[in-house]
Amino acid sequence: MFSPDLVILNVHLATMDEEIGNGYGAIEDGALFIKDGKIEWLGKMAELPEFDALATPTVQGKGAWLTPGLIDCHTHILFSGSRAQEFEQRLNGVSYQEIAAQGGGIASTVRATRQADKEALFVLAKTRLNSLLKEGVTTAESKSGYGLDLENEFKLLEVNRLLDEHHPISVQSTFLGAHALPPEYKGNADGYIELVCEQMLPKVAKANLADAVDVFCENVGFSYTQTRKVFEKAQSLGLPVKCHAEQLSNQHGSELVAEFSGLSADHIEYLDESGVKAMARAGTVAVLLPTAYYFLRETQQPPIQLLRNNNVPMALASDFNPGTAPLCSLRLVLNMGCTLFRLTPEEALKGVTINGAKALGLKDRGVLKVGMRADIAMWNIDHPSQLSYQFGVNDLLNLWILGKLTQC
Ligand code: DI6
Ligand code: FE
Repeated sequence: MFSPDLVILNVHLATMDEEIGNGYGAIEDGALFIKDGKIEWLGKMAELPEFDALATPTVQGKGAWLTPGLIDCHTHILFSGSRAQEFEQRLNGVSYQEIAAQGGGIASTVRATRQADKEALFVLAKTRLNSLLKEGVTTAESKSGYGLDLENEFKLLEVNRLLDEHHPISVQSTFLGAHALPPEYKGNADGYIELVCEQMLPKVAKANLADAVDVFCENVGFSYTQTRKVFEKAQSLGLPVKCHAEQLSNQHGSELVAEFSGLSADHIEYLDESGVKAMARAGTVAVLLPTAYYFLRETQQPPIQLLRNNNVPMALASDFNPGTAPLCSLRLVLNMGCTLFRLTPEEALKGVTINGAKALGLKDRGVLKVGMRADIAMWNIDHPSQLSYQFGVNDLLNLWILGKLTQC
């Protein structure tokens, strides 16, 4: 006999389990048991196992849908300051170069973030995580990258660990020291990469402050050779790598990250076929970021059909950041993945569940399956395609993280 801590009855399940052959891994007219923070049983109501119905707390689903808790596998939620005035200036005709010359752009976010203490950053990030939580997100990645010196990058990574501890969302910490060149290193990118590799990375690894290492490989970021140096160092310290790659041009960052058996190549609008093939061989996930594409009014589409043909898993994420994606909504991302990149609603939902988990190297979530973490969203919808179709209506009924009902 089962002895669940909680039973959810009369629900439809979009398990996202690829072993269940039909769309969304769907089980209609089903039920789910939770025990010790994990999924103990799931299946058809008609096959409901015996349990102590009097003693077990029970939720009546009344035909609602369950999905795995959503996963946002690429965010920059740790920053202070706002770039709203810059947005306004640009719409009044001031050029990007002029704004940068006035000390605007990423440099202004770095200045504001360096000035903010841990408590202030914690509060800012918590507000952003709360927005994600309200939409059913149960795991989010959070990158450093607006500190750009040892002290401030450390500060950001420490806040990531505090967020993981104190916020219901499970927070994965990524070290993105090689995000942009700090003003102190103007004209000396190699010198900064040396600082990242010789000072920052060993200390970050020793203090166990990061779960992965990221680099912005781009002509306005760091070169292929500089990216390789960071990946080599990360690998020698046992840290998995990922890459902001092929966002504005093809620098072959995706092939590089695949060479290091990296977790993901992210953005990838300018990815070519050899990059796709390298990712397929390595099992590197393609992380699509439609909000940045939208906000920058890009026109180059990521090679979705090539990724499909080569069975590269596709994830979708918010990329929430003050410069190119000030849109803190994974539900909006689901819709944009379909409207802008022509993903199917099922591919989009996979992108924020099973493939989002893959992009973070997490094997214990992203699918409704026995033994997985009980990170579960319950939705007031008629069909899982509605999660990608409709935006802005709060259709989240309940959210459990590790089997605990979350107030959202
Ligand atoms: N790619 C981007 O689009 C952002 N970072 C990155 O690596 C830009 C971040 C910013 O402008 O603040
Ligand atoms: Fe990003």
